[in-house]
Amino acid sequence: MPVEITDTKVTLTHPNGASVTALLYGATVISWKSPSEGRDDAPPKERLFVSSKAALDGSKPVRGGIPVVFPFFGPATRPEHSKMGQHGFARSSQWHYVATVLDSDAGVSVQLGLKPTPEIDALYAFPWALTYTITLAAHQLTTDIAVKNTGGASFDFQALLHTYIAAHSASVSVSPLTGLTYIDKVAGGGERTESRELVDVRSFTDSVYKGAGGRYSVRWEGGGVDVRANGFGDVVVWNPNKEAGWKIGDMEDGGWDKFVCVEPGTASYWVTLGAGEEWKGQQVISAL
Ligand code: TA6
Repeated sequence: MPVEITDTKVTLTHPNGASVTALLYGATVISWKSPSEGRDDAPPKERLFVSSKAALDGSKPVRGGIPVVFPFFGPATRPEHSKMGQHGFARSSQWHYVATVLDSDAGVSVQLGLKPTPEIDALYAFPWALTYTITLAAHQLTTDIAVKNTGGASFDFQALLHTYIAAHSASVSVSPLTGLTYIDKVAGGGERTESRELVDVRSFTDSVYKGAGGRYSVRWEGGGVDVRANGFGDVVVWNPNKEAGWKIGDMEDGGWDKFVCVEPGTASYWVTLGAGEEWKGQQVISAL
């Protein structure tokens, strides 16, 4: 199964027409096209949202797709992160192609890597190494992030996959999140308990669900995906709606009507990685 590698991106294709493209900038998946389960006769559909005003030239993080968040989520809250912008450096750094790790009937998979550079060291001087494995199967996209502590002392980090699912946001629902405690960032960061069976984003939503189960159904009129997360204890649900969306410079007008972010991550807690240890997080999205 073809793997195409250029200076700026990698593209994987599947015999059923499915494909995935990731920029080496930020290791950001910017396109995943897939037929629906059991509908290989139909043309593959784009499953991720990328704003038409997104920068794809490496000048800034991509507004869409799957930005990789590391070593912290949200605004910096710790002194050791104070030199960095929101969501850390991984989504705005140049990754490199490491290897094609799978090329079989089951799927095709490539590994990308990111290591400290003098520029990153100036922002964040810890002994880390990242690998990111992107796997395309007939109706599934899997992304695995691994964080390695290459030094002699432990450090704390957060990681998250900021996935922009292409969806009709007015009718979208995310479940099961009922009964979970969540941090409501729209309401200033207070904690609430989710009572809804189906969480919608009909109003400005920016919620960090703690201790979420790792299995999420995302449904909307005419479509849906299932998301499975391993190693990520939380899930963030975000849609700025018009209320906040019009203020985002690289968000196309009305873009908020076309996606919901469902983001597996360690958003409300820190992972402590001991010397020589490696942590892994995985997201599996199935096209329905
Ligand atoms: O994951 C949700 C969130 O943290 C929101 O608070 C919002 O800021 C969004 O990410 C987008 O962040 P960005 O830095 O890409 O503009």
